[in-house]
Amino acid sequence: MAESDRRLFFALWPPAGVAGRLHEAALAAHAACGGRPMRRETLHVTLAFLGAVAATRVAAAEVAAAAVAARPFILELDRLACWKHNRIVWAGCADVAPPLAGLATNLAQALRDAGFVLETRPFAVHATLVRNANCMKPPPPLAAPIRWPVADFALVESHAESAGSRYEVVRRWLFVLD
Ligand code: 2AM
Repeated sequence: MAESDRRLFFALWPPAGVAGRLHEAALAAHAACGGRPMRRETLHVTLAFLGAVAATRVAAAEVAAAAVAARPFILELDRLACWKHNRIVWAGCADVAPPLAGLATNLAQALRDAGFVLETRPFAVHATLVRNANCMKPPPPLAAPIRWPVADFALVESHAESAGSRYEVVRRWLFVLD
């Protein structure tokens, strides 16, 4: 990664109330499974991960994102689970709402058309809550689903700091109302 590169990804960034619910779930999961709970201000759902991007290419990513049409939708996070392969406890949903699946697919396509290389694994809706968790112990179920009204998506920059990654929302794209 060149010094001038920026580490970027696109994400759904939660409003304060949703971040609060996710944070509570992270603390409960941490109590059950150990590991390292994510800080409240870092909680998000990644839509597309770019990784290191040359400073001169950031505008191309923004142009691609601006061309993605989407309408507001409700994301209902209704389950916590733990991935054994990377020891992440995450919040997700049993069924991916079609508008969210469409947003992720269209954004990925627009970015690929603009020359960005994305991972080929299918989009997995998840908000990482705890890292280095002990997945032998199941995370506690959510008391109630977390209802997240999604009205925009964001380009986010990851800054490596001694306390861990700090995320900065660089720009948001609001969805169009009918
Ligand atoms: P994770 O939480 O599942 O680790 C910032 O690092 C965001 O980008 C996180 O949501 C992280 O997912 C995701 N991310 C990091 N590396 C990635 C990769 N190689 N492919 C896809 N997403 C990645």
